[in-house]
Amino acid sequence: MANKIEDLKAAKDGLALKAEIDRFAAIGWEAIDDDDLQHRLKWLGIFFRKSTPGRFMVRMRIPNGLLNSAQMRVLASVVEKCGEHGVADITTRQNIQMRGILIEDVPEMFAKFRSVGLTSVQSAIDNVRNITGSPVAGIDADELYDTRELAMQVQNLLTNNGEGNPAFTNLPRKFNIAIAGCRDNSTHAEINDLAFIPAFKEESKETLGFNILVGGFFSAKRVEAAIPLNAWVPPEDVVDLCEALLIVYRDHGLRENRAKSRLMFLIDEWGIEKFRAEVEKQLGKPLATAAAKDEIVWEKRDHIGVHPQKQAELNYVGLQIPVGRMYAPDMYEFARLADTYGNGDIRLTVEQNLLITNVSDEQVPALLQEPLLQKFPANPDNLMRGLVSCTGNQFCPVAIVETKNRSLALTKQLSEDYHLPQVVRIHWSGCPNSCAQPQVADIGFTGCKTRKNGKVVDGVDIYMGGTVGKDAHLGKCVMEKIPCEDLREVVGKLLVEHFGAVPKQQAIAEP
Ligand code: SRM
Ligand code: SF4
Repeated sequence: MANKIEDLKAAKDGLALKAEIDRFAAIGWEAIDDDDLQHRLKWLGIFFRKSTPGRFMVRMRIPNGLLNSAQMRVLASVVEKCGEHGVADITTRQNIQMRGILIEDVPEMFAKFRSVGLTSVQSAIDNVRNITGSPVAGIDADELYDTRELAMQVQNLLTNNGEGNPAFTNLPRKFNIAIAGCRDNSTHAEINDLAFIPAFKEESKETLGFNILVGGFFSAKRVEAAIPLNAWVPPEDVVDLCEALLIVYRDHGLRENRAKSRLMFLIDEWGIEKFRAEVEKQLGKPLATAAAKDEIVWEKRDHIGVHPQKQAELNYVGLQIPVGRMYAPDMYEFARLADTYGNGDIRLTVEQNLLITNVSDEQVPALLQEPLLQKFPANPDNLMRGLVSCTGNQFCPVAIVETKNRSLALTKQLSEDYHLPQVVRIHWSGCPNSCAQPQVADIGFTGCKTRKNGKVVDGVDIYMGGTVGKDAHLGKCVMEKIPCEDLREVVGKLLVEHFGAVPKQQAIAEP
């Protein structure tokens, strides 16, 4: 067969491990077949981590980044059970990953997930990832379409309501779907394999639906923004379109070379016209031509701070979660805050942040006084506010450098050094796989090894110029192999030259 992963999928579908999880819990991780341990468990969202052998990572699915307090408490209890090993991260797909989990605890964990309508199934390897949508869906006065229901319906199709769906467990590779209903592209639609962008069918703006983008992806070898399929669908056709397009990708996507198995390579081979025609054939009806103009007309918002909702006298409060990291007590507190000040709703963003919604005008001051907001502020400084970081080598087996701790330390140093008149979005990826999307950032880093004074040291390639929201485009690599230990100086200079930073000493000297 084509390659190891195709071989092992042909030998046994990863979903088959659902039936084996009780046995695994009984025999312990060291007795699990190596292919099951290292690869197939990922179909259930469970990752073996060589940095913490026997302590697994679990990646959830949180469609549209929407949680409720009961679900957050369940996730908190899973992390709590891991004791000192327990940690959770909000991911760049509006999702949560938890670490420190023992295989013997997985059956009970799955039962808890089921009791609150959560699932981790098909969240990794050759499956469709978490479906992203606008984090302020349903509460944003300016939104065009409330994406929550669609994101859930697409997840239910793909996962058979969270139980697992063998029709979509053997894709050629990973696949990302985003559904934007807002005016500011809060999902980074253009970097997904399939994205829905709000657009009115006619100039008269009567019928709202979505223009479709396809083929966006980042990888170590190639980075591409999605391109138009030249198609428009009404909301009621979104789920069917996802199904049809995924079947085309499943049945015709390239499989031999995993570096070339993403959707864009099939589009390259066929051309967009043939790809579109095959999707139409699978859909069983012609697709309407794309609307001339889409409705992404705003700069991207980060949702941090207090914002009025479309519902009178209610607000959402966006909290900055430094590098997305939370521990069990934090998670219980988020659940309590959501219940005490809101209606229990919690939203996650692709910037690894968290929103508490439906907070009444009277309750906002009390929420802002809560001790937890010292750690997760609603008014962070302009550097911390735009910080995003991938897992890095603390846990990620393919990382080249450490990211989360290093990025926090550098951000604090730079905040001490400079006054920043604007938010600067800095994204850290520990390797060129680009999980933290450095190409969409104002300043993006991808980890590498480099040399300084004859010694091999941690370094980064630096990207700049990524724009988000309307006219989004990807940034370019502007500097290569910069030693991490030089970043305070190098990034400081970039902040002064490009973002109006003023050294604090100078600011004091020249008031
Ligand atoms: Fe990613 C592989 C973490 C978003 C591109 N990514 C990995 C693995 C699974 C590597 C591994 O073997 O373990 C990382 C797990 C490490 C760990 O222990 O946490 C990992 N990726 C992440 C997360 C957690 C980064 C974060 O800190 O937020 C994100 C999880 C999202 C989720 O909830 O599902 C994450 N990864 C992304 C994104 C961003 C996005 O989807 O918008 C990308 C770029 C977009 C894309 O995929 O086109 C991304 N990850 C990759 C790639 C390169 C894909 C390729 O075609 O080659 C890999 C490598 C691979 O798949 O072989 C990768
Ligand atoms: Fe791991 Fe690299 Fe992704 Fe960071 S960018 S999580 S180091 S694969």
